[in-house]
Amino acid sequence: MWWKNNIVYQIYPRSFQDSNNDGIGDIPGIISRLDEIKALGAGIIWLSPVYKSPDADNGYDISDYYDINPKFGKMADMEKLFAEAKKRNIKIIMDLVINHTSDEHEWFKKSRDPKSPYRDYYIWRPGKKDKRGRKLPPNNWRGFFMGETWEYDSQSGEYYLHLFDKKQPDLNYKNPKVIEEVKKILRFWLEKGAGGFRCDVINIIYKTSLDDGKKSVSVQGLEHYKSQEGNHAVLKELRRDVLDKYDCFTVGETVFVGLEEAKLLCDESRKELNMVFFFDHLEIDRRVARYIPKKFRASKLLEVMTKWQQSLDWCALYLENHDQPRIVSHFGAAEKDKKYLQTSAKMIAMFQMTLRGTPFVYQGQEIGMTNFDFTGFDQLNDVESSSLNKLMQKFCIPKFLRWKWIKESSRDNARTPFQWDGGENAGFTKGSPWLGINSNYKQINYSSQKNDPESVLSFYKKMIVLRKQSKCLIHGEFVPVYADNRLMIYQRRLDGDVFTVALNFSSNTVKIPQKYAALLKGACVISVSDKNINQNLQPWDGLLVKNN
Ligand code: TEU
Ligand code: CA
Repeated sequence: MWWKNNIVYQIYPRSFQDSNNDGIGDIPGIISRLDEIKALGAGIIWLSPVYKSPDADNGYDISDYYDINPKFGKMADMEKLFAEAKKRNIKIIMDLVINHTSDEHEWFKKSRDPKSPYRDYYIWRPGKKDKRGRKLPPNNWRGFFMGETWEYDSQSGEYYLHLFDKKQPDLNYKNPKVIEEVKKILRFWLEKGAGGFRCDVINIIYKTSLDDGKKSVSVQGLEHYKSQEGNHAVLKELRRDVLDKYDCFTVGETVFVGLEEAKLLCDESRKELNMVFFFDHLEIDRRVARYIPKKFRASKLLEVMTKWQQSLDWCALYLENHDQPRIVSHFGAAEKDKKYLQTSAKMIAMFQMTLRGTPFVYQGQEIGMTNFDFTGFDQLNDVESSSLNKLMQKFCIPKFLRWKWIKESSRDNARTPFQWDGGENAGFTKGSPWLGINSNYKQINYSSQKNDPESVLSFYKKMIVLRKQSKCLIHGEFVPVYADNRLMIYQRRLDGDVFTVALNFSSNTVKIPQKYAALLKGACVISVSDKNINQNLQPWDGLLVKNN
């Protein structure tokens, strides 16, 4: 299957390449960089939303699924992108955001009228009253952006549900008309040439009940809408009626998903999704989703990866996206020990490219881009960061603490413009960029790495070539061997082929335990440091060995 033997490259359009110098990346900009994507070795692009949107959540609030955000271009540009990608044998998958629309979508505007046939496209309910007669929302749920989930509409005297921002009202999947609308959207983009969909928060679309949720410190009410039977039924219907009629695949973004739920969502035989993005591995050193740090342990990472690698038919392999901090700032050395930034970026590339599944590389990851060096709240754009800040203010959390947490967790860390070269605005735009550019762009940029065989970019390219040539690295069984706080060793095995991988997630030289040293004596396929390994692994070094 083409989507199994391939690499996906995620583009966050507003930060990729600006073509008309308005400071915002756009579709013609993407077209102008297709050769770079091809050169990396990626054959699939996942495009974060490019649809018409008031941009309350940077495009994840869609006001027209059949049109393009004028900031990014026109439908003709999108068609050209499909055509130009096809010439290079690159498929494009679209971001399918169907849990909610924008409040500026026509459906929602009409649904504000209680008598409209569109009323039932969304979830409208009367409020409650407390003992003293004060108005209360219909239930006690708390949303993903840390705030209220019900917005009162004085026109009809009812509330509507929004699990994200109030400008993102949730659709009602108990209404078959909504499912028919989604089928139309799918067909429209598949007919235009899309190779599939990345499905936004796809395991929470069906709200079984609107009863109060169990008390929780973060999202509250989840048990009424996470991975419900009704949700599975919707996915099966979309697959049967539309997706199975095309040569395409789906990857679901599945929030708070556990292993058993994930299996149900992407088990091939159940015909729902083809694979899912889980969050466990990125949360091994975080508490309360990703907001509060805790100690990194390679052993924990190996344990979590093993569980997922061994249990699912197929994994979506990602370490970064537009919601997550940069991986060199997270698992790598960028914040702890800058001199190993590049080395750690390469070691991480080796980790990702030697796992079982389809790798997703997020723009900038391939050159080792780091978290943003923000210095103040005014440099942030992310709606999640501002909600979190407001919430913490309400609880009187001092500014330095609020800043510390937001700086590490803000989704803007991954959203700063792509660093193409060392020139004005990193070659992203000649105008004024919509979000600040990381000041390290003179050291970290595409053009300085392009022809340097020692660069992070060149290492990604080498790892991708190696992976594509090896059935064992793509499909082989995943076998954990050893791990402690810093070191991790695992194998991949298929039909008598065996590879061993050893990775050092620390700035210390680590000793390979005697018992496993022999495994690393095989033929070295590639190593990060290019140094011969006896019993020691250099700081942040990685080693890939063929054992037979
Ligand atoms: O993100 C889903 C989501 O739940 C995020 O809020 C997630 O919890 C957090 O960012 C990561 O820790 C998806 C999109 O990827 C995100 O950009 C959108 O804001 C969100 O859905 C709403 O559409
Ligand atoms: Ca532009």
